[in-house]
Amino acid sequence: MKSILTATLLSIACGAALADVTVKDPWVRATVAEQKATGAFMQITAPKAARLVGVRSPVAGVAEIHEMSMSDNVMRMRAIPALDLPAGKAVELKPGGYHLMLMDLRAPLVDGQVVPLSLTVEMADGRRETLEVKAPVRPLGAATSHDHH
Ligand SMILES: [Cu+2]
Repeated sequence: MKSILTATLLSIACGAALADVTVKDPWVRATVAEQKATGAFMQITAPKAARLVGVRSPVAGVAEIHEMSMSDNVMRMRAIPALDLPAGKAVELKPGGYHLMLMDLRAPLVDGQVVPLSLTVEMADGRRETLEVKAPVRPLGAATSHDHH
């Protein structure tokens, strides 16, 4: 009986802590027919140091956290196991930088659609919580012009 009570109290504490992790301006880039992958972008701010360790979406068979980097003058992207969320600092996921990669798409994503994303955040003490985000789909090329110099 005592252990059940403890578990309940812990879950309440988790929910309160997570409520402070905020996601701003989430969006997903629209796709064309036959396109099987796209990116999801947003700003994430954690009040205390945490890490984004996973993402899932019902529209994608596979979803990963990606980073982009220059290598031999070629932009490459690769999956990373976790993205650090420093305390109080907004981490920007944007085209050309960190992004969430949605792969094995079940259907094209069209302008105006809303894509549910479940972000798994790991706190400094190892606790994991899921953050539900609703990201609107924006047309191809939207909000990317400032990223091309
Ligand atoms: Cu990617």
